[in-house]
Amino acid sequence: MGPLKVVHAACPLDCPDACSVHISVNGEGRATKIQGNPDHPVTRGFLCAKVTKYLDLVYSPDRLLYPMRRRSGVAKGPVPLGTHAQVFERIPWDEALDGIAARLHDISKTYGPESILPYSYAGNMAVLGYGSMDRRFFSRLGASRLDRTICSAAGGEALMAVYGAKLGADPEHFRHARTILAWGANILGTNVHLWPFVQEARQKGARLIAIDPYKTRTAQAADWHLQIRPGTDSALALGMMHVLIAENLYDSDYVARFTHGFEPLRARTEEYPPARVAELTGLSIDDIVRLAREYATATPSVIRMNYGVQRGQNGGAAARAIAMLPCLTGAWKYLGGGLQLSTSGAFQLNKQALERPDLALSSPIGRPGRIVNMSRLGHALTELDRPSVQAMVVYNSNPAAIAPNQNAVLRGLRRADLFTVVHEQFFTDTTDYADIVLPATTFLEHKDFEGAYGHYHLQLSQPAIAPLGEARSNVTLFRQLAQRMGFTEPCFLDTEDDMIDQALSEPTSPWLQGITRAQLESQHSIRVKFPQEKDGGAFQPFVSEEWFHTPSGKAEFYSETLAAQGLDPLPGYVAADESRHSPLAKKFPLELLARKGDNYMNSTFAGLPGHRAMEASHSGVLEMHPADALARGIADGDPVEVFNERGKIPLRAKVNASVPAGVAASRLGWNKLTDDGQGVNTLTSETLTDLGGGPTFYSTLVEVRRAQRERE
Ligand SMILES: Nc1nc2c(c(=O)[nH]1)N[C@H]1C(S)=C(S)[C@@H](COP(=O)(O)OP(=O)(O)OC[C@H]3O[C@@H](n4cnc5c(=O)[nH]c(N)nc54)[C@H](O)[C@@H]3O)O[C@H]1N2
Ligand SMILES: Nc1nc2c(c(=O)[nH]1)N[C@H]1C(S)=C(S)[C@@H](COP(=O)(O)OP(=O)(O)OC[C@H]3O[C@@H](n4cnc5c(=O)[nH]c(N)nc54)[C@H](O)[C@@H]3O)O[C@H]1N2
Ligand code: SF4
Ligand SMILES: [Mo]
Repeated sequence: MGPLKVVHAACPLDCPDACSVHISVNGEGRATKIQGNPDHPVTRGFLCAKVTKYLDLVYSPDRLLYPMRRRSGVAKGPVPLGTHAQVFERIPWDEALDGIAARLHDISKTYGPESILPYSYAGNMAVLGYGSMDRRFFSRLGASRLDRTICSAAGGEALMAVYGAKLGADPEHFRHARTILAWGANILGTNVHLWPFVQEARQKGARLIAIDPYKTRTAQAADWHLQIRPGTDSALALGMMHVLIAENLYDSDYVARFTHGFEPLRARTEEYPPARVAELTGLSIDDIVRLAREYATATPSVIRMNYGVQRGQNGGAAARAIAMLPCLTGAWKYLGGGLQLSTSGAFQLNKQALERPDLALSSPIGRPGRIVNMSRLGHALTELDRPSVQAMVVYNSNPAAIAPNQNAVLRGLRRADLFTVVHEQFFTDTTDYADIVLPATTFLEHKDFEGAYGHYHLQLSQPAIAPLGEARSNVTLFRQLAQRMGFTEPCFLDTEDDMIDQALSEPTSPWLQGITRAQLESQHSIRVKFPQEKDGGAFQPFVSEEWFHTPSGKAEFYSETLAAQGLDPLPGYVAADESRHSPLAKKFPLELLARKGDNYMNSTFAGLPGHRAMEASHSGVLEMHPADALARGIADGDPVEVFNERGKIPLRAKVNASVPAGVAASRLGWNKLTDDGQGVNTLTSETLTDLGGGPTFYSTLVEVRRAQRERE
């Protein structure tokens, strides 16, 4: 018997590919198959390995399906897998909502509403699930506003400083490139739908060059891997510019017409001759010169920069410097050339209507709440004052695992006086610290729509199955909480369809104008309407003045805006507080890459046995260079302790050449599945990036020793 129906949905995970998904549903209303839409121009009929197994997540016996309350007298802290029944007791939704509303009300009255902190990120990146009714709710409440910096803040600011827009080369045009730089971009691991376009270009003779301190699967598959030292990309990009200018390999016509500040940039590049860049980056002078020449001459050349480069303290400058390269060579002029970090600027909806920040005026404080940076959660929960954080409502996120400086975060979460609500699909590391846990739907169970940050198609996601158990969507949760709080504004009664209509009405991005919900309902996926494509032309950004939304109306090598903020108006290399060039390296000499898993999505999927098996060879291990292992008497497979001033974690050494000497790597997962209940973020810090206040996961120094006891 064939499927009764096939439902069109869109994967809402935090991934540039935003896949178009077909879900087969049988006569009993059960999803039986999940597949990539073969007709979608970017999805092209396949899904990544982790979402191919998404039905394991939907129907997992471990799904959180009912509201629960912490049993009285049970302290907050790690709950081993499968033992949550000893910690939580089931309660009806009504009781949960009433209890939360009463408690938030009291806390707001006693400490002021800013003592309430929403904490959410991108467990669900679809438009409504990511930020809609929840934003309305917290605005009206007068709660602290969360600055959502944890992923892309530095890179986003960098693009805005150079271009004034978060737009980039179309993935579908990579097939026309002759040189492709994967710069801090693990395409096969975190952006797999770009790969077929890369391969198509390579079949026509293109070369793929990976610039990454780690030998990723992408680096292994590349024609050339430059194993750069972490945090030194700004120096490499400036060194390339040095060569391009010295050898007159730049496009003076493009520079004159579309850029601002060439002369000061040129002067800055003089500080970065290849010899100095070689010293900083660990690459050879020859390689630096060759890279610059190849990039400038084997055109069209395109850079796939990903967010890896901006997870170091100097990451804003690095992303800026890299983003300037195609403006120096004029790469944008050629179809298949340019750069992609994000395409999200094409999907700017009517945010005011969707999120209603104006509701803050009706809150008890009559203004928007203070801003709290999510990348400093440990600080927020343990040190923030006037008011201190008294309640936290977590959804779309697992901060106990993914936020930096984990010991501080857990110390905060453990506070008995902190009222914590967690809306989740699973019993995660964060629910371990919740007073109330609430069950969340998966994207198969609710309606939504979404843009993308790695392509240019807007999609509708239809619900395929009924919510499992008593799971409710984010929109439903905050709509119902608003009622319980007595918020009478009509917008709190809006349906999903109302909100989709509102978001699509008068969108900020001109290219979304005229796209309606009805069109999305019938076509599922609609390419944004670039005027150049109207008459059969191709989308090519940054080839005329209209694309640049900077103060100068051009690509800015030199930024007066940054200068006015007291920041360096030009990109430059500055050693991170935690790098081999900093004094702390005497004590903690290894640069740690606290990486993502290829088979997880941040910490999502880590709780599922099938996904864990796929990731097993990289779980609980510290990858080390043979020289560093030898120097410490560590052999492959040895138990080790990895530590710095923030904490220590036990891992197993994996001695290989994935990392250069002086660098080590480990991966993100669920804390509760590690030997001592602590994840890799125990080692990372709350230091922020040079731009945007982002986290610095990749600027972390550690030392390693063999764990003697366990070995004997
Ligand atoms: N399978 C899988 N896919 C994912 C995710 C996941 O967890 N798993 N996460 C999703 C998320 S949240 C995001 S933001 C996206 C984008 O995620 P990416 O930006 O791809 O993320 P990373 O893997 O952190 O970084 C990419 C590469 O940068 C390298 N890198 C680290 N430091 C440096 C440096 O100083 N210089 C250079 N040149 N490279 C450096 C890392 O070794 C890594 O291979 O991927 C999404 N897709
Ligand atoms: N060491 C280290 N730390 C990192 C990173 C790294 O590379 N290294 N990457 C950083 C980056 S780039 C990012 S983006 C962050 C990601 O951090 P998070 O956004 O917190 O990502 P996840 O760990 O995937 O957790 C998302 C949670 O949301 C839940 N969820 C999914 N859908 C829904 C829904 O519809 N409603 C509700 N209520 N819940 C839902 C999932 O079950 C999951 O537990 O992590 C950061 N942390
Ligand atoms: S996680 Fe990314 S690659 Fe995988 S299905 Fe979702 S959008 Fe596609
Ligand atoms: Mo991210």
